[in-house]
Amino acid sequence: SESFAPPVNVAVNGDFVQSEEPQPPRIIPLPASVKRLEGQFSVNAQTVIVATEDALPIAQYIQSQFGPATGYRFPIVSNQTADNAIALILDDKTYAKEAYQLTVTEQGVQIKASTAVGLFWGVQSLRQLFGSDIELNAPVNKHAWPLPAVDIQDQPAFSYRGMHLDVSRTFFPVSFIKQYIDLLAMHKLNYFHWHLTDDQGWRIEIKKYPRLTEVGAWRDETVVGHTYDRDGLYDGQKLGGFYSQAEIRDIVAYAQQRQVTIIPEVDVPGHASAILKAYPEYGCVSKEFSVQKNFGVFPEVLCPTEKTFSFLDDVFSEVVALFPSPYIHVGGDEVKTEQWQSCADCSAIMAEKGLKDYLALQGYFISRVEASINKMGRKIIGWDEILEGNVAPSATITSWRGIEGAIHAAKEGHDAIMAPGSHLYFDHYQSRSIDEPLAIHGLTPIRETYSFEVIPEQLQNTDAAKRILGAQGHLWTEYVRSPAKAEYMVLPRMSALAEVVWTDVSKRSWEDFSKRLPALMERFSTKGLNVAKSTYVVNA
Ligand code: TNX
Repeated sequence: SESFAPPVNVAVNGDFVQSEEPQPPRIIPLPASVKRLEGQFSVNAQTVIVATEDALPIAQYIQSQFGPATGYRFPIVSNQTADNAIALILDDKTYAKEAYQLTVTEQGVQIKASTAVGLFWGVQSLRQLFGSDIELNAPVNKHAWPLPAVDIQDQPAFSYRGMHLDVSRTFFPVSFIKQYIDLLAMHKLNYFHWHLTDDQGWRIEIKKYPRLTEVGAWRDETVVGHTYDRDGLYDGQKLGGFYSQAEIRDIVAYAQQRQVTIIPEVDVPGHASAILKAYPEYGCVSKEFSVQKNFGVFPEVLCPTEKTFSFLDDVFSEVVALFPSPYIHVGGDEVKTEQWQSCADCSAIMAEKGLKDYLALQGYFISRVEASINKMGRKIIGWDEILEGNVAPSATITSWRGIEGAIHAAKEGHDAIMAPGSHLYFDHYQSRSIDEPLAIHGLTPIRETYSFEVIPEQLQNTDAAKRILGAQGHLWTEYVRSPAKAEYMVLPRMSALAEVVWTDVSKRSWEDFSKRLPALMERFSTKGLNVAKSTYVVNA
């Protein structure tokens, strides 16, 4: 459509068209300051990367990202005055933690920052100065890669910029998890909340409890006759799978190279069907458990006994050994209490600890898990339900049932992450088009996501506002049966989220964003990703 036509002098498909009035490049998320300068610089077969020891991983990342399409080697040199260079300059003092400055002049490219993470985000902006063909995996036959001359100064508005992925309802292969992490990095998102366990499957190998994955990672029967969008890998197969500890270490290292921290989630005490199928002794009732096949909230809950806490101690110590994240997510959402109500052990524990109701018992459960994880030197995050059980202020809250959880949490001295379903759940429909594939829980067009304000009015100009660390987008996968569909659901809503958390609210404009977006969507398509065109649907 006409309003999405690219400005005339921006690099598209590697063609850089000059006009009299240089236009700013189209970068998402929008940087704090972008100045378009006269002229351009062309990367060619002789271009080198200047890097000192500390910047070497970033230099190698540049080689891996821009090498395949250009076919150039990008040799790394230490001579700071080299010509025809992409120079990475680490300077201790000048820049805030994640800030960078990217300048392109006719002489070359310079990225300056005070940390490797700052340099890394600078490289992501540099990526978007190239045409989208830089994303191709095989050499493109052309002799130079033009970049518009610019001076960009940039830093994020929020320190927590996250995306979540549910791998329980649908298991995704390691290759897709890495691709997802690449997408986070491209968007300057720095936390990956990995939802590893749920009623529909346990996905992380725990050496001490092999049945969690031998039994808990596999659904009881082949799912047939469902109305799911079934373009997936699993048709006619037993639905399931898990990540070995070796695979997880590999994924964690991959994320670290991309400045992404992975926060693993092991959801307790509810959403426990898969655990109880494997180890029924940690439940309160005796029944035939099963790894669930359907969407829903189930009564299966862990029993708050010492035996369970010592099992969880063991599980979390293996989790902590795999993930260097300062945070471990313990879930805590949608806990059903029927099984506690019919359990004699529970009544005894409640009497002994003076817990007056089941909400208090839920609080007790989380506080035991928190104490154990704190002892391992980590902090917990939980869904906003954990607030109802009076959890300690040291716990961080993911506020999914609207923003009230985060507001309440921040006022009570908790750190909080904005995650309201209304704006940040990407399992929702993205337009009213009858061509949209099956989705759930309503309509969240990209414009709705874009309109989200991380600091709500109620907290503006208060100290509590500082407790809101940032925001996170989510992909629950009950109705997302394949990597292609997952891509469709997050692209490009993830791009809107990136701007919500990175760009200062005073600089955000839907109109401007929607002009920059098509170039990024084309970049994803060039990468072979399945991008939703829903943003172009009129009256979305
Ligand atoms: C609620 S959000 C859940 C998930 C579902 C999701 C579907 C949350 C903490 N719990 O178990 O997958 O809704 O949108």
